[in-house]
Amino acid sequence: MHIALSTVYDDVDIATDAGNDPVELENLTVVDSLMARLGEGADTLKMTNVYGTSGLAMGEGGSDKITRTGGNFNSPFSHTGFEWVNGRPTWWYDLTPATRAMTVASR
Ligand SMILES: [Ca+2]
Ligand SMILES: [Ca+2]
Repeated sequence: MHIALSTVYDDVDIATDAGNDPVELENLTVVDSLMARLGEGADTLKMTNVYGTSGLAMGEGGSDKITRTGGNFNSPFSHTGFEWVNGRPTWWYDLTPATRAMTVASR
């Protein structure tokens, strides 16, 4: 699924269900709320310059990846159930900066 260069004056509700689904949202403005439910499977959600009032993405089952570049939401965009965020595994974000430096140094 690929949505590009759109302005939606309502909610955007994406539900991809089972299967490995690549979802790409590009230069999209959602006046109300953006909701993405990716279902079972290893899904990828790529958001580039996506603007909205509120947003929630759920990776659900499987090993899911989310990447966000640019864009903004009036209330914080939240995501849950993604094992990779912006190219890093989620455990990376649990580390303290000092531990991150050690992890990088040991590679
Ligand atoms: Ca899926
Ligand atoms: Ca999934």
